[in-house]
Amino acid sequence: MQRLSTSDADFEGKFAAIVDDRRESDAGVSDKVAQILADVRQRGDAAVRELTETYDRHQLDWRIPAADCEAAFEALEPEARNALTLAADRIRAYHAAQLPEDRDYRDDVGVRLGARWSAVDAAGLYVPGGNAAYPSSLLMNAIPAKVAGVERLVVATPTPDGVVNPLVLAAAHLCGVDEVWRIGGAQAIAALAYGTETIARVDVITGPGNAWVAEAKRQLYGVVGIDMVAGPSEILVIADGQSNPAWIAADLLSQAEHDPSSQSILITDDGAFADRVETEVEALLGKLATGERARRSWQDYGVVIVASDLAAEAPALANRLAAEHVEISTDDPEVIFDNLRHAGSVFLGRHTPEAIGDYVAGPNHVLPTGRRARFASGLSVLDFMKRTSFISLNEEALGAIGPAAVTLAEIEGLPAHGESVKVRL
Ligand code: HSO
Ligand code: ZN
Repeated sequence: MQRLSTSDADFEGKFAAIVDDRRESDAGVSDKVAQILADVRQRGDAAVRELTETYDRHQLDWRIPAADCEAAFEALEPEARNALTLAADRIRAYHAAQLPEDRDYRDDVGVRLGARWSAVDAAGLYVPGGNAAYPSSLLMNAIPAKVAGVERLVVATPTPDGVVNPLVLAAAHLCGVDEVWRIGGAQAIAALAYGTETIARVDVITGPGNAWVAEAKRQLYGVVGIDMVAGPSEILVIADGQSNPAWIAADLLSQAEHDPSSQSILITDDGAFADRVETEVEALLGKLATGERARRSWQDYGVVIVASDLAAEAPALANRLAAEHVEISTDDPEVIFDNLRHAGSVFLGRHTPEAIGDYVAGPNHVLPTGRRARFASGLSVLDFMKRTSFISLNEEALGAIGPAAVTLAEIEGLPAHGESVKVRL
């Protein structure tokens, strides 16, 4: 953990280094992933079967029956079932309000113009195996696709040694996922993108994954649409000295516990409060089952910044960090929020811990990391939709704007373009 003060002479240099630190290892798997993609493209099922035997050590049928998903859902403890259902309902309601409106109008020269939104036909959702298989992430990816109107929603998830994660199956049932395939890694992404003899191809692939999965998505972008390339989680907490240090410590560690490369940053205007938060972080690290991972993140990437004037300095620093999550723990968070432009999601006020957004608030928890909030947004129904524009002219309207098209066609040296307009004039 490093502690800085905005009044330090070397603050700018140190802060700039934090902003520029990528924290995203290039795992050097690019060539190997390219080979796997080419192999699956050429040999389809045979390649996927061999790779699954090698990496996941099983020869089971890939398709997990819908009945297994339903049974997994029914077998959930009532508390877990109710919590998942509440989360799903709230996520669905929030995303339903994102559905875009079609446009259809006539402009002042009588040209009819518009755009019509439609969902992609099929979407593939990758769900990692092991530790990172969060049912909440399945909800956050699957529900926007369903709300968008995607007809075929496919989940691919690895089952090492054939062991399925019942929570993943239960969440898939709750979201109305149409197919679940027990395949993983780059080969799963390739199978979804190219299709094989048994798995029909999809149009968009979303969902988190390890370095192989991320690289496969990157390489297949263009063959299919993808959501985004996600990096380790981040949280920036902007807190005044009246905040509860134990609450803020827990908020910082809530993202640190995701990954040793996660980053938690505190900006406060009260040095004594910062000390108390650091003490609380230490105490909590000692208690958490995820303490080892969280400690590595806090030690290597944790930052505490003491500002002289929170309202004046925090927004500018936050905009440069463009963090995935920004919490504002003050009585009047709007003062800071008004000047915040680059952030994945913002959590306003003392009673809004970031984890509420991870699970049950409603907005998506798949958010831009690694400063990508400068240009990107969280996952939404629009990631599963596309817009088709349309144009309709009558004779008069063509008369009004056609001649300019003829002129431009001449300038560009494309006479057939010009002719197609001229013959109608
Ligand atoms: N905070 C993570 C999402 C998540 N948290 C899933 C808990 N489960 C995204 O940055
Ligand atoms: Zn989280």
